[in-house]
Amino acid sequence: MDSEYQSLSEAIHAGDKESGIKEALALVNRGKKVPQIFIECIEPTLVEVGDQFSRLDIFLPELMNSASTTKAIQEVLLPYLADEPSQSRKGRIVICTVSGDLHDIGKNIVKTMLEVNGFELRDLGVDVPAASVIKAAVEFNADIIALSALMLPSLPSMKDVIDILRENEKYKGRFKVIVGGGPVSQDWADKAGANAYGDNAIEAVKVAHALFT
Ligand code: B12
Repeated sequence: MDSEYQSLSEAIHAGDKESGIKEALALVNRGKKVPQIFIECIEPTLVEVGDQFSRLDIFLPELMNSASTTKAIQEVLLPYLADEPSQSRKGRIVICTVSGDLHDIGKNIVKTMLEVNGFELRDLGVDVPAASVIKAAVEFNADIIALSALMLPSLPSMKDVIDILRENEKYKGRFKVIVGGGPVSQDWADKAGANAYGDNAIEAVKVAHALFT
C-alpha cells in the first residue's frame, strides 16, 4: 500500500475514529478521490484486519472497532462523492446484502457510486431474504438487482435470488443481476447465472452501464 495511506490504515487497525476521520479528510484535501481512498487503502486494510481475525491475532472486539471506525470514516467521506457531477437517471437498481449476512460497508460504497453515476437506487439493507429482494424489485420497477455477500456461507442465499428469477416464467428476462463482495468471483457469478460481476465499486458502475448498452 502506498505510504501516503499509512496513517489512515493505522487508524483503522487501531480502531481510532478520531484520527481515522482526520487522516481521511486530509487525503481528500490533498486531492485524493474518495473511491481511490476506499479501493487503495480502506479495502486492503480491512482485508488485513480480516486475516488477523482469522489467524486469531485479533478478536471480535478489535474487528468491531476497526469496522465502526470505517463506518465513521464512510459517513464523512461518502457525501464528497455526492458532490461529484451526476448524470441523468440511467436506470433503477435495488441493492442489498443477502440473507444471513450483515456486512454493509462495501455495499454502501457501491450504492453511493451507482447513485452518483446516475442510477436510481433502493437500498434494502442487510440480511434480506431472497423473496423480499424480488418483491422489492417488482415494486420499485427495477432494471437491476445488485447483491452483496461477504461470507462464503452467504453465497447460497445469493444464488437463491438468481434461481427464483430463473425458475419463474413471470421473471424471465425481467431483471439483470449484478453480484459482488469478498467470496464472489467472475467464475462463481458465471456458474450461478448472474448477469454480471464487479470486483469493486468502480467495476460495479462499469458493469451496470454495460447492462444498459
Ligand atoms: C468489517 C467486517 C465485519 C464487521 C461488519 C460491519 C459492517 N457494518 O459491515 C463486523 C465486525 C460486524 C463483522 C462481523 C462478522 N464477520 Co466480518 N469482516 C469484516 C471485514 C474485516 C471487512 C469487510 C469490509 O467491510 N471490507 C471493506 C469493503 C469496502 O470491501 P468489500 O465489502 O469487499 O466491498 C467491495 C467489493 O467487494 C465490492 N462489492 C461489495 N459488494 C458488492 C456488490 C456488488 C453488486 C458489486 C458489483 C460489488 C460489490 O465493492 C466494494 C467496494 O469497492 C472482513 C474481512 C474481509 N477480508 O473482507 C471480515 C469477514 C467478511 N468477516 C468474517 C466473519 C467470519 C464474520 C463473523 C461471522 C464474525 C463472528 N464470529 O461473529 C461476523 C458475521 C456477521 C454476519 N452474520 O454477517 C469473515 C468471513 C469468512 C468467510 N469467507 O466466510 C471475514 C472474511 C474475516 C475473516 N477473514 O475471517 N465483520
